[in-house]
Amino acid sequence: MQPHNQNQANTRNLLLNTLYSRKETGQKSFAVLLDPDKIEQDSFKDLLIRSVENRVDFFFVGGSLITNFILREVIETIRTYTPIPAILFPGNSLHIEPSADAILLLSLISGRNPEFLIGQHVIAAPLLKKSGLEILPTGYMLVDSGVQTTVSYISNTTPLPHDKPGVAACTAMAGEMLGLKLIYMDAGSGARRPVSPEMIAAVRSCVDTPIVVGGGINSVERAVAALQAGADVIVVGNGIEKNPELLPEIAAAVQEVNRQLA
Ligand code: 1GP
Repeated sequence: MQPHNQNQANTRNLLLNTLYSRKETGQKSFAVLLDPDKIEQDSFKDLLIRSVENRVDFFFVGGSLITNFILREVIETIRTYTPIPAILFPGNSLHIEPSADAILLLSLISGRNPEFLIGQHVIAAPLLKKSGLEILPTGYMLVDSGVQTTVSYISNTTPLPHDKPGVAACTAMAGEMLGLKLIYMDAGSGARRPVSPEMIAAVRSCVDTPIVVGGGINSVERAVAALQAGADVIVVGNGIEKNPELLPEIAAAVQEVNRQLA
């Protein structure tokens, strides 16, 4: 099967290599989540330009439930205004857009629903093979945030208990042993309570993969706490949608942490 785009195919593993080399050198990354359902056309271009100015590392594009099927347009607009890689963050096998740079191939290892552990992946595999997208095999761990989140409801899975870092650590270890290349701990979009630094540290001490943390990171303090606990990439969506000033503030905090670690 020919890849959709030979240039993309030639750059396969580019982002994974970047994530691993940044992890090795202790450099942290900042990803902005763009949910196609929440994008407002008037402010979107401005957000993209500000993301370049503030040296955002990645865009994660997607969500657990998308009603607005504009993925292609969103990627096209990102390409027009920024050189920042666009990584699909899919809720299911319908959320595949070959013009993106990569896709987080999420296996929902905190849950016990075979559909999100392997079922959707089987359906998506031939499309992904043809797409030329870089595949980022990701152990996705939902963490309880105090209220039921959309992703927990849609995936019909129980999140990891917030106060059980040991369970999270064992789950992440199993994911790594199964060959998953990234671990993503997510409290869910708009979570009132983010993943605890204790849980991030417990996972950090057990796996060598880069660790992505998101959900409820809506302040500089929460961002720094996640990074200091061992997150390699922090993902922020809701907080920036509500307060655009958070983008430069968190970007500056990530750069400061990187300066201190250099
Ligand atoms: C959710 O990790 C992402 O899946 C980002 O969450 O929207 O709360 O920043 P927020």
